[in-house]
Formats: sequence, structure tokens, C-alpha cells
Amino acid sequence: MNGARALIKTLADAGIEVCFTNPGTSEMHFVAALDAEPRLRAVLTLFEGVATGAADGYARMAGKPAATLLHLGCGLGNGLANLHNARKGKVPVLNIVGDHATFHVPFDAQLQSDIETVARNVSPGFVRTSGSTAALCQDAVEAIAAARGLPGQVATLILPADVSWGEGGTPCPPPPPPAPQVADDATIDAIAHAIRSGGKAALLLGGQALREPALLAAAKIAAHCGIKLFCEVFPTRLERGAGLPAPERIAYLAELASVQLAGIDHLVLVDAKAPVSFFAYPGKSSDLVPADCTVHVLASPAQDAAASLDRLAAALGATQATPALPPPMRPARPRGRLTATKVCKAVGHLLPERAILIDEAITSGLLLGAMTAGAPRHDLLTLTGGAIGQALPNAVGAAIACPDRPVLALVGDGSAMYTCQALWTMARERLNVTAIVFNNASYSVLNVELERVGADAAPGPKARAQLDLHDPVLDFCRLAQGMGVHAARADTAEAFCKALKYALANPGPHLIEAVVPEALGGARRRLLPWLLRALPSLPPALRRALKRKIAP
Ligand SMILES: Cc1ncc(C[n+]2csc(CCOP(=O)(O)OP(=O)(O)O)c2C)c(N)n1
Ligand SMILES: [Mg+2]
Repeated sequence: MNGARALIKTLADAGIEVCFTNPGTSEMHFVAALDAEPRLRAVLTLFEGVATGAADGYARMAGKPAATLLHLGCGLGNGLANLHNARKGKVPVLNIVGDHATFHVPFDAQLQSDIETVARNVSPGFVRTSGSTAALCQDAVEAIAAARGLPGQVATLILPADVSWGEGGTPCPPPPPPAPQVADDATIDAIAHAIRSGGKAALLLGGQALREPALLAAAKIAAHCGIKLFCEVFPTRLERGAGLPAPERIAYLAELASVQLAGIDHLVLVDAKAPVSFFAYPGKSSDLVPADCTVHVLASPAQDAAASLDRLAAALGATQATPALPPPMRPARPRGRLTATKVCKAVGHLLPERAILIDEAITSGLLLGAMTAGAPRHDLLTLTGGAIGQALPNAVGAAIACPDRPVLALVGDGSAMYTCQALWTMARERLNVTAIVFNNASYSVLNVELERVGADAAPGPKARAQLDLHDPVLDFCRLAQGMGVHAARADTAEAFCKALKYALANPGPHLIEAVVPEALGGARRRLLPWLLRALPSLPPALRRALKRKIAP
């Protein structure tokens, strides 16, 4: 058996079912070996950022890694932004990166580059160039074990062409996945004591703590002890909707997050990082934990969040408490000229059961959470690493992981353009994805940021042009149609609802181009930075009311 065949059998034996590919000459033996393994589905993408983002979306929903097949350092580099998002989300991904044959490397041919250096940034825990066909499958199972370790991570296996084509490959099984540890007695006692101490306490849930069993345990603790539940700002996968506990998401804007966290004496982290500001701003703190707040760690990302919460609930006598659960509630059908808020409203109005909602709507999605809070239960995937171009590739992966569930990807026009090639893969694989693109002809959020960073007071035409997408205006319907995806444009709420109903009722991918004004345009854009600056000097009740108004 050659290396490639043995490798593919090893992947399939380990339960890897999908490989998102963008191959080149150095991967031809891997490609040729695909037909010998019916258990591995190969999905072609037309840009590596789509392959990596699809692997990320797949793993978030399947709970296990997919493989990518990438071409040398340049191909891996093209896929880096979405591997970064996977890394930040602790999502397992196995990269297989083809390389030149070992004897070809000294010639420094055109595509020769230092692949390991490119890989290290996104897969610091596992980068290996396989040295021989005999060792290849052992390298592969170690890479798989690293990817699905505690917590999940991106692992990169570099496959020289001669290792791939060489004879003597021997498939081998991976070790069983490790079982996560539960919080120990001392931790449970200390945190139970802190919660009972009378100060204001809150649980900050992230990672695995945002799935139903952990959410329920946390909500029982919250109900029994009268403490607050927060959700990290960009969850990898949040189970939400009617009937599921609804922790309050930390706001993206640091000023608003500070309002949420004000007065907390004990912040208990459950598979979450202590909150920090997304960016630094002149004169503002990066650390969002209030100065006199004590941070406790109930469960690290390597531990079992749900079991640790169960133990804490038992220690606090909260096991029989009745958790607060949002009732079913949908917003009314929107009418009139389309706005970003009306799109979110329509999504809340029509969201089907068990949908997978992917949010990269940036400024247009400010009200998405509020509008879908009482919708039928669904999963929300968000931009974990802040590197845009995630939503459409994530939708590809999520739809392949869950073919019986509707996938809705909400994406800004700027973000959509990074990886719009994902539409072609959606069409080719006939995936049930509805892509909703907010065409506001702007990098709108950057206009807000321009004000917030306190750069020169009046940006000139050159500065403004770097954030503007009006000339020419993008035509997403024609882009989608050119890649085989049915598309419709809407500039009224009625047209949008009709298009959304149609998309949800008809199989295969659909794109809806929502032509909307900027959610934070005009007077709002000027008012927001001013309000954010004024917040700390306002009375607490007014601060909280403003937070709810700006980012409910
Ligand atoms: C990989 C990457 N490149 C650039 C950025 C900087 N960036 C953040 S938001 C943004 C524009 C987003 O525009 P759009 O998706 O249209 O959303 P809008 O702001 O209009 O709501 C850019 C360029 C980034 N976050 N990630
Ligand atoms: Mg935009």
C-alpha cells in the first residue's frame, strides 16, 4: 500500500468522514487514493479559506474533526484566517498539507517555502512533517489525537510527495479520545464559598459550557443562588432559543461590557477566558474584569464543564432548582423599507426548528440575538477569532455535518467577499444553506472604529474611501448565480420575507441579498462614540438602560 492509501484508510478508521480539499501536484497521490476509500467524502473548495472555514464549521456541529487537503505553504497560508478562527474557538481540525518530495527540497523550486513556520501560528500544539512512508500513519494518528485533544485544536501534518507515493504504508488506529477531568473538591468548595459569601457573583460560560447540559446546570445555580449568567462574547457554538437557558452575552464594545460586569465581586469562569477588550483604545483598559473582582476557574477548556457545573450545583443545593427558561416568542412580521433590524426580525419570525444560525453580520446583526431569543431552539456559531470571511465557509461545513438541519448564514457584504467562493461548493454539494448578505455598501463597523480610536477628527476622502464599497456597488445576486446558487434581492421587508420563506421551503442553497442602509450610519454613527465616552460618568441605572438599547 502506498503512503496516501494507508493515510486515507487511517483517517477513515479514526472516524474522519470528510476532507475539504484544494489540491495541487504534490497532493496527486492523495487525490488518486480517494476512490479506494468510500468512507471519506471529498469536497472540493475553490479557495483554501473555504476549505479551512468549512472544516471549522463541520467540527463545531459534528463534534469531531474533518481533514483539509492543502497545497504547500501558499495553500496553507491562504487558509490561515479561518484556521485562526478555529484555533480561537478550540475547534478540532486536521490539516494535511502536501509538500515537495524530500529530495526536491534542496533545489528551492518555485513553490518551495517553510510550511512549518506558516503552520505554527494556527497549530502551535502539533506541526509535523512526516519523514517516511513507514512512519506516516503513526504521525497521522498522533495528529488526530492532538486535534481532538482537550481542548480541541488545529493540528497540521505535512505530507511530502515521496512519503505519499512511497510503498510500505501501514494503517494504524488512533488512541481513544481522552476523558476530561471534573473540577476537584477544593475548587468546588472555594467557589461555592465565594458564591455564598454575599458578594455579587456571576458565572461566565464559554466553549462546551454553552451546550444544553451545562447551560441547564448553570441556570439552576443562577436560579437557586440569585447570580448572573454571562456568555462569552464570541461563542464557538451556543445552543439557544425557547426553552433553553439564556446567559447574557458579553458585548463586543468594551464600554458596554464594562457596564455588564460592573459591581461583580466574584467572576467564575467555566471554559471561558476572563473578558478582555477586543481592541486597545488610547487611555482605555484592556482588562475588562472590574478592579476589585476576584476571578475563579471552575473548569478550564481542558476540563468537563457540564460535570463541573453539576458538582457545583450539588454543592450549593441547587440540583432541584427550577431554571429560568425563555418562553417561545417570535417578533411580528416586519413591513416597509428594508433595514438590518427588519432582516433580523424576519429571521426571528421565520426561523425553522433546529436551525443552525451563523452570525457574521457585523453591524447589521446587532439585534439578531434579541430577535431570535424566543425562536425555536437553534445553534449559533460566531466569529471566534474576529478574522472575517468565516460565515459562508462555516455554512458549508455545518450543512455537511447536519444535512437534515437548515443552515442560515448572515453575513456582511464586506465579510462575504473574502470567501464568496463558498457559494460554488454549496451549489455543487447541493447544501441546504440560506446565505443572507447585508449589502450596506460599506465596511460600516470600521467607520465606527475610526471614530472610537480617536484618530484625526475629520477623516478625509482618502480615509473614507478605504471603508466604502459604493464604487462599484457589489451585485451579490449575480455573483451567486454565476456560481450556480439561486439568488434574490430584497429592499422591502415584504420581499425579504417572501425570499426567506422560499429559500427555507426549497432544498439546495439560496442567497438573499438584503439591500439595507448602515445600521450604525448617519446620526447614530456620530452619537455612538460620544455615548460610549460619556457612559462611565452616567448613573448606573441609565448606563444599563443605554447598554440594553444599543446592544440588547
Ligand atoms: C481577515 C480580516 N481582515 C480584515 C478585518 C478587518 N475588518 C473587520 S470588520 C471589516 C469590515 C466588515 O464589513 P461588513 O462585513 O460589510 O460588515 P459591516 O461593518 O458593514 O456591518 C473589516 C475589513 C478582519 N477583522 N479580519
Ligand atoms: Mg457592510
